[in-house]
Amino acid sequence: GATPHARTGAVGSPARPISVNVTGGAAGDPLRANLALMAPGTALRDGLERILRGRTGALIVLGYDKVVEGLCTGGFPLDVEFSATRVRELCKMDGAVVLSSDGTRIVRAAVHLMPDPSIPTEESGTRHRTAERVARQTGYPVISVSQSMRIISLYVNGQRHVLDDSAAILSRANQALATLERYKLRLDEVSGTLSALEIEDLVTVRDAVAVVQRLEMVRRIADEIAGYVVELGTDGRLLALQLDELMAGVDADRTLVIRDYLPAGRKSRTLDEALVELDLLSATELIDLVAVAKAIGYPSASDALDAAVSPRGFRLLAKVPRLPVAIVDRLVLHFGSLQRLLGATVEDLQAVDGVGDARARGVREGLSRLAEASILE
Ligand code: 3AT
Ligand code: 3AT
Ligand code: MN
Repeated sequence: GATPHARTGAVGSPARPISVNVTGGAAGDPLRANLALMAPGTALRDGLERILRGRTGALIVLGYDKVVEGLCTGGFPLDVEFSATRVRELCKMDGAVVLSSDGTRIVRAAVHLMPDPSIPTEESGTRHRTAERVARQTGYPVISVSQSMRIISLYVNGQRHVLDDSAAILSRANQALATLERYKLRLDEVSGTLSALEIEDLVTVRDAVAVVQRLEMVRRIADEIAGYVVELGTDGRLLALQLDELMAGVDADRTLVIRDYLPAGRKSRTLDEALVELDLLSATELIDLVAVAKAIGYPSASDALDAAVSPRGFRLLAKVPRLPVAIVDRLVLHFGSLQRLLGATVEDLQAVDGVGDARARGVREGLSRLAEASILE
């Protein structure tokens, strides 16, 4: 999404997140993976909060290898299990604390760090300059707790991320959630319209692309909220539940609608290419239906939006209860379009591998019911 992209546009050495057990969007995004590690409810966050309350500062390196060792002078080796109270006591001393790469052990304390002074840093104050340089030089995340400003910063991936308190994040998250709800309502509207037009075979590129556009807008704001969920840790559980509920089926629909309308032909896009192109659209481009149509492979002329198109049938078939994905794929492959599927008899349907009498009736009834429901709208 838009916001996480802006936050992860990285420079400097590659970030090495220390291993964490996180769910959802945190995997693969070093900033999120590290924010998850220090989210409320974790031992590390508990230690950082204690340091803030005690009004001492801290400089903590989240990883230890030969490179880190080479920057360390003085202090003393420890190698004890990590705990919030231990790290808080050790941070009362001058110097930095170094944790093992998996975050489970305190390796050294009261260390004077001497990173390469030629590494650029925008910070002032010896603690924060050191934190930024060590993060860039080693690739490991570094945390600084400022004594004078009373804020916790994470340096990772060439960037500084200030940890807000949960109340501030929650208020931003709730605003995003309200936006998501509005977007979701609009999405449901345009999807309903598309279903009705599909049944009547009256779809234009514009109708299909409007659904793709709304799905992408919903995905982006949901991705932003997923970032807040990670950052909020145990304080974000309610938010996670609300997000899950609002997003049920949205990801699947995104794939289905694109598979329904991806233009056919030798030079046309694959599903994955279309998804990448959509992701690359800027917030401004996303508002423009022509740009969205182009992203999935339609010509960029503005009258291209008025061209008639027919869906393959993936999205509506997926609404038929108890129909396995593999069967949906085979049905579409066999019949080629939704209109032919709608016109197929129970016997026609049974020609498809894996479709017996009962399943054929199920599909027939399911499609008829969808057709009736759409016309009533
Ligand atoms: P105190 O006895 O507590 O004053 P200390 O040796 O414990 O001295 P600290 O590590 O607490 O020193 O650092 C105190 C300040 O000294 C922090 C920083 O503003 C300044 N300082 C330390 N090393 C340098 C340096 N290499 N260059 C510039 N300022 C430095
Ligand atoms: P505050 O915002 O005041 O906490 P600062 O950047 O102004 O941070 P100071 O120069 O006041 O930092 O130094 C505060 C302490 O930071 C002193 C020392 O315990 C630690 N520190 C600073 N530089 C290093 C370093 N290179 N290695 C280890 N510890 C350091
Ligand atoms: Mn200071």
